[in-house]
Amino acid sequence: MILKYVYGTPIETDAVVKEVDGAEKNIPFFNVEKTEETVTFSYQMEEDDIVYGLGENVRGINKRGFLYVSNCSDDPCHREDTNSLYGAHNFILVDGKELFGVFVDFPEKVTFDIGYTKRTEMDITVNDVNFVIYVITGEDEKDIVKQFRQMIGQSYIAPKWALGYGQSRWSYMNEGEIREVVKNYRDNQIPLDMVYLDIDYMERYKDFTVNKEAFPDLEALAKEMKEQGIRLVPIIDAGVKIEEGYDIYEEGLEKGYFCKKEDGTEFVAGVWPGKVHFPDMLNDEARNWFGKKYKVLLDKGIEGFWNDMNEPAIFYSEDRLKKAFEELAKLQGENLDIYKFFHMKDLVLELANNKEDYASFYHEYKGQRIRHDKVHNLYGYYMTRAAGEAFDELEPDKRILMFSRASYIGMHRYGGIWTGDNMSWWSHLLLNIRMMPALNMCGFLYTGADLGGFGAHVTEDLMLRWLEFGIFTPLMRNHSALGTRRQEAYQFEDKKVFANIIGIRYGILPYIYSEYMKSSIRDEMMFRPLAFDYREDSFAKRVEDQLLVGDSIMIAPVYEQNAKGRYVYLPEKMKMVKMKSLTERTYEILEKGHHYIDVDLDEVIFFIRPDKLIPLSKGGQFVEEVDFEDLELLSFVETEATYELYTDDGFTKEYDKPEHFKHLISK
Ligand code: MIG
Repeated sequence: MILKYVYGTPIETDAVVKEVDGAEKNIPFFNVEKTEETVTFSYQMEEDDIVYGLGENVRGINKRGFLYVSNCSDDPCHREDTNSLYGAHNFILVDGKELFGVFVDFPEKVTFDIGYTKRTEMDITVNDVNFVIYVITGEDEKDIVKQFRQMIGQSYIAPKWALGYGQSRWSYMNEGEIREVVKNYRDNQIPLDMVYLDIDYMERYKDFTVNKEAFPDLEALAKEMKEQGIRLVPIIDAGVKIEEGYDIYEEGLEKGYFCKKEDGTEFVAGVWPGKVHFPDMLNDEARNWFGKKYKVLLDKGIEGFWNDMNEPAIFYSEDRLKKAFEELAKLQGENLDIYKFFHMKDLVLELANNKEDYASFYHEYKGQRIRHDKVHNLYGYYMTRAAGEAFDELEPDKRILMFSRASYIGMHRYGGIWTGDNMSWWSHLLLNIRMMPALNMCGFLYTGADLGGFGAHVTEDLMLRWLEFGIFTPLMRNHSALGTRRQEAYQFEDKKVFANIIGIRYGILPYIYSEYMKSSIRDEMMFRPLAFDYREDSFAKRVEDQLLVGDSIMIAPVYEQNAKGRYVYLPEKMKMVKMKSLTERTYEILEKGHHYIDVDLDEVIFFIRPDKLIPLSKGGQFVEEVDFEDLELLSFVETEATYELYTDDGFTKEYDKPEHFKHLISK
């Protein structure tokens, strides 16, 4: 059952698509405290209560013991003590004495103090008195999540080829470098489906332009690549460069589509291209206009995009920069004591993503003029919606790949997300593992992290272990930052091992694709904590580093350096599969309970549940080469193992046809 409580006169976010009646009575479970500016919902937690959710966030599967702030932020070097990441996903599931879900639909800051200030108390504070809050009760965890997901609408569905492996780098500077990457992959027989174009494919970082010197004929290149089974996936940034003669800048200015300041002039921010304006993605007309611009690249044979910097990230605002320079000039030649020195440093450090800047420009949203900070968490959502709505018009019968950096719940209908900048740290591999169920709860199914880590220098073992987990995530992309060690799979000593591990992804693709499609179509979670399926097992609730992936398997990734294996908890008897490659496999039936499992660096392990199976293909160098007909059934038969395979053409949109679902049986 879903209960809806409307406080004041909320700003509509379009997160929810299913009508729910507003309730009159008091909100259950919570103690409510109202001030003039905020509302706090307090819940007394029992010792064994678990709090799941919050989508993209730091820390564990169980969110207890920390403070999380929904405020889309660009923090590439996030750590354990970071409070906000790129997305704002205000859904939690309380599981213990009581069982219920909560969704706070509010586009500004929401604070989830989950046993941080007081160990046994959860306080959800909404930074306003106008918002909507939903409480969802149900039979079990999966039922509550499903009700929530039905309420927010079906998730975006990516084309099948986008479930292949992608190689990215900031940046491949020209077409020669792209060809070289592809050649290296193909020569080493390491499968590959996508190469990503980062900002340098553009002419001076201008959206929807192509640098003619570096990429003289992008259309021809896209065609040449597609003949080899490769798609090029360009990045699109939120800021539009201010430059005379640049059509998008001039059109946007003339039509008044950019965000303006209080005085009615355009807000000027500094980002990649230098000075930019932000298109008012919240304004229907401006959004429609921006979305249609993707056509420029669609017309060149491009079939996928990633939307970046759409928190939006701001390096500086023109106004603040000016003031900072004035202040700095005053300090020049002075004898800087500690306070003056810090003041000087702060003048520069506080330029980026400044709170006051976010409060200095406006949107025209649903007929109202609204200050940006009041709807901050919607910007990335609406940028991606701009693209999604345009794709529906421009390419009504074709799936276009789209994923975004910033997001809010609701955006999951228009695109997936990658989890933003991370680091080549073992702790970020573990974070990636733990985040997956929470992302799925919020409808983000086409999702994954920068495998190998974006910032910092990766090592070969970290890259391998991360790929060994990444073969299970729908978005499987290796991406890294300018200046870091190259981390394409062929850059390492043992290329064969990389070919084998990535090859396993193509072997299990019929399974990964089926599970991805079924969970999207049915509003379910592909990645689940153990406790969701083994409800009566009190130990399953404690497990923070193993996941159920789809219907048939449990995974237990290795995420520690120099580990030769790991402890694994089996909530029931399962069949362990160890793979060094698609064809080199060993099996062992393991009893319920605790085990120490050896896992070599060049090995993938997973566990098949009783009477379940996983369909294995013969693999391929890219998705279209994978034969979904010629399957081997890897099963753990107790009486009879069954499986529901999903097969379709992989690019049209009639997802739910009965003929796409096939029943496989293994006795
Ligand atoms: O902050 O376009 O998260 O994936 O490579 C740098 C350059 C801007 C941030 C993205 C990252 C991308 C990078 N961008």
